[in-house]
Amino acid sequence: MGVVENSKLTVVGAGAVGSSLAYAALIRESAAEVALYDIAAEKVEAEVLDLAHGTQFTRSRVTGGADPAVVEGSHVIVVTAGAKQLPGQSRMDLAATNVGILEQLMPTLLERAPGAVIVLVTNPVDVLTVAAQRITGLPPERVFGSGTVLDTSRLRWLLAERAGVSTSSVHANIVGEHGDTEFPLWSEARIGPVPILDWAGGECFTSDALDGIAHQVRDAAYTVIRGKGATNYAIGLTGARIVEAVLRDEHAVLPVSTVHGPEIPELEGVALSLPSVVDGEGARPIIGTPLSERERGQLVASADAIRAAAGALGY
Ligand code: 6V0
Repeated sequence: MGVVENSKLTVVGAGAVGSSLAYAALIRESAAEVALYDIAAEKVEAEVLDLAHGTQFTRSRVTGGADPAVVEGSHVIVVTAGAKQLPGQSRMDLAATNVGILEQLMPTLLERAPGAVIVLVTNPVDVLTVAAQRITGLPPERVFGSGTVLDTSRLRWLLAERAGVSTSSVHANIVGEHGDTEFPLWSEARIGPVPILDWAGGECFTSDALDGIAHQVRDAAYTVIRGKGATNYAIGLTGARIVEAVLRDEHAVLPVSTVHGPEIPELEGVALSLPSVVDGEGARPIIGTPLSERERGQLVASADAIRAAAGALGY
């Protein structure tokens, strides 16, 4: 599908994640205009110039800078501003700093682009999604987090490599917290039409192999950060994909993080990822995703971890 005319994406934060997300959005032509906004003027101006120098080779336009006016006219805003994990830190270690940044940032974004759908990427993304929704008072579908879309892509890649099929033929999701309590919904995982445990006569994915894969996904960010100090390319692509689902009004099913209502009582008021419909209005979790007893217990444990971290910061 081509670029949606007059569509504007603003990426807030021009660090490793924000600039890669803008780059991915340019290459994928996710929006007609891709804007970058950051308080670090020299940095953001340099990133905007570098991206703009490549616009001969894309149909998207690049704008941006350190003036909040950059955000005006945005249909989607992706927030990547804030502190990142240092080697050995968990995402939850960033909560207080990044919620503080959000408290200043959200009113500005809302004032400049009152109709925009806002997608949080900054970590811990589920805690930040709860905080952003409460700060803005927007309906939960309008402010959601990238959640476990990235983790799900990591999972599908690992399963596809092992099974020898394309990633698009793997149907499996990581749900819950984007963090240490996340887990795969193995009960519904399939390759083509075949339940994962039955693939290749049950030889390929033993329960030990599946445990190992879940562990690798959970640790993926730690592994990448140890080696290069940040994760940026895969989250860049992930963010661009989510933006497209909104701008193209796709009604695509993605495991983004939304603040939950009373449908699953243990999740009420907490943001975490479950397969959700993403379209021009934002994101709404699908009601009725099948969960085994064990998975329901894991989801509640994930919700409890997020609730505790958000609660400690007054959300
Ligand atoms: P970085 O490279 O340090 O960039 C952060 C940027 O935010 C800097 O350029 C800052 O100047 C800018 N910034 C800080 N405060 C503000 C503000 N008030 N307004 C505008 N800009 C501001 O970090 P990096 O880009 O590597 O990571 C950004 C965030 O993304 C971190 O919290 C990561 O943990 C998180 N990630 C989330 C992922 C996900 O799947 N949700 C994946 C990867 C990283």
